[in-house]
Amino acid sequence: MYYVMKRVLCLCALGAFLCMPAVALGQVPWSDDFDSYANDSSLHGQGGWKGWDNDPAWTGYVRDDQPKSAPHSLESMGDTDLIHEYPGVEEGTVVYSAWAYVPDDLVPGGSDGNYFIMQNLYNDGGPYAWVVQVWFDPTTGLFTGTFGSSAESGTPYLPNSWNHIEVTFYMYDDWVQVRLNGTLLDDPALADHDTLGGGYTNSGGVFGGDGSAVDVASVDLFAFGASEIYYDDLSLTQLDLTGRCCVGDNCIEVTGPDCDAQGGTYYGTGLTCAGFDCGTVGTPTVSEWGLIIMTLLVLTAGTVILRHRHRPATA
Ligand SMILES: [Ca+2]
Ligand SMILES: [Ca+2]
Repeated sequence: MYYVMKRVLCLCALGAFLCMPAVALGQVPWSDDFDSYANDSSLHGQGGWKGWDNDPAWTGYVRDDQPKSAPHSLESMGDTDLIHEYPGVEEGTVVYSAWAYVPDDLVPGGSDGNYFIMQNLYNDGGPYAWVVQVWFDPTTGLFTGTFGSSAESGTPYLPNSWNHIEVTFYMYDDWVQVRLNGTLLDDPALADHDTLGGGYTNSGGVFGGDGSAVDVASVDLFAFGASEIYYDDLSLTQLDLTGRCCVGDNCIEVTGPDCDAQGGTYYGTGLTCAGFDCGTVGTPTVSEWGLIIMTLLVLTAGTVILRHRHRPATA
């Protein structure tokens, strides 16, 4: 009996391993540390960067003045209005990470400060839509923006220091969260998400109610006439992407919501169709057969023991 139980436990462990949902490992489809570009070169036309509307007048420059990762970072100042598009980023959870060095003598230009912006709709010449709009404001010392309404919210930034900007897009929930150095920026008057907490809808954009695409279209480093700040080590990471989906006998690899939309059965993110036959899903696998047989053995053994226990004592 002990031997049988041990074998069942082993098979259970094996079955659990085989059936274990895949861990949603992050993919980093894009990053830039600015280190491979020539010092003092214009970024327009390099590494997918371009000035607003593909106009080189709005470029930014590679500098070695203040790198986070040596030797270079990007300087955003004056006319800088630098775009990098991210086509096809519309699924899963997307984390955009950027580091910004803000000198303590930052001087605002045409507006309140030096801006970090993202669009969820971008085309050279338009249309565009803004999903993140935050700026380093030297007058208040705050990283300030609008987060789903016209009300401004802010959190202190660290002058003469590298500040971490992190934007998380929950595509399946139409939800965006912006953080600076780990602090979530949120409009307290705007209802939070039931499970994700503070933030705002991607579709509503920076002011809410914009009705734009649920997408990550571009980053836009916009100095707005301000003096220089520096960006380094930017990255875009995607989580919770596609998995195995059976639509009838057909195996396809799509996101969970896409699988649902097609009336399929979703088997988990990260699982592939390789070697998997949706047509035989109802048939137990080798490990499942093992479990079934062992369970029957255990039940049979239990029956024998019960019979033994209940056998009337002989005189
Ligand atoms: Ca660098
Ligand atoms: Ca809120």
